[in-house]
Amino acid sequence: MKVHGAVYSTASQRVFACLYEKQLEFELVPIDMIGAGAHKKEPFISLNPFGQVPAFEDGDLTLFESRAINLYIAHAYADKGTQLVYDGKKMATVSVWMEVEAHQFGPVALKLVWELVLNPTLGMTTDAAVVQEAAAKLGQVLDIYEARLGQSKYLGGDDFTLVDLHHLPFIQSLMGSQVKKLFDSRPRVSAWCTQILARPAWLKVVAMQVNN
Ligand SMILES: N[C@@H](CCC(=O)N[C@@H](CS)C(=O)NCC(=O)O)C(=O)O
Repeated sequence: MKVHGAVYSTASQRVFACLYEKQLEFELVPIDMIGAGAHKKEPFISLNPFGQVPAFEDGDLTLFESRAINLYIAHAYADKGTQLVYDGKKMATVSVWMEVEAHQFGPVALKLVWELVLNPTLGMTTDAAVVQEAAAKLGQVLDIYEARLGQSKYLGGDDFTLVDLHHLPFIQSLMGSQVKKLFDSRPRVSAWCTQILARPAWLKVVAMQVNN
């Protein structure tokens, strides 16, 4: 298996986390996005015509979109490592919360990652109005998570699944920013974050960044 991506890319990190949870060996093919813009050129563009990392290969199968890649890995390698998906009705509930992550949590979290983490690192200014609006929206999503985590141990059910895993890259980034308080002030959300961020598979992803 090959992941074409970058250790600092949150979408690539999502796939690394899944592969580590499944205890699968993979080769990272580094894509030099910042220096060479390699994600917009051949040969990468043939793997993902949208020019975004990661892309993934398993034998003759080529995929892009981190969440779709992870669904494939979790189902195709069901007998390996952590069970990240269920069957039947339980999986339908997981799917609901995976959509919530992708369409409610993800966009506002990404906006905040840009404004509060990436822009300052790249020497660009942070737009306070954008931060305020996105933080308010994130708070509303986290209120719903706080209620949900009163019904089940994890977001998709009583086990750690792909839903929880898909949140990890953005939560990790935001924990070093001013919106950490939005997570910390909600007791169940805070406990959930502590638990998922401490998973050995995720710590390996964090170590990849330190070691590069
Ligand atoms: N929805 C995609 C998002 C991929 C994405 O945004 N990748 C970023 C890096 S984290 C990227 O390649 N950005 C460069 C660009 O969009 O030109 C996924 O989950 O795989």
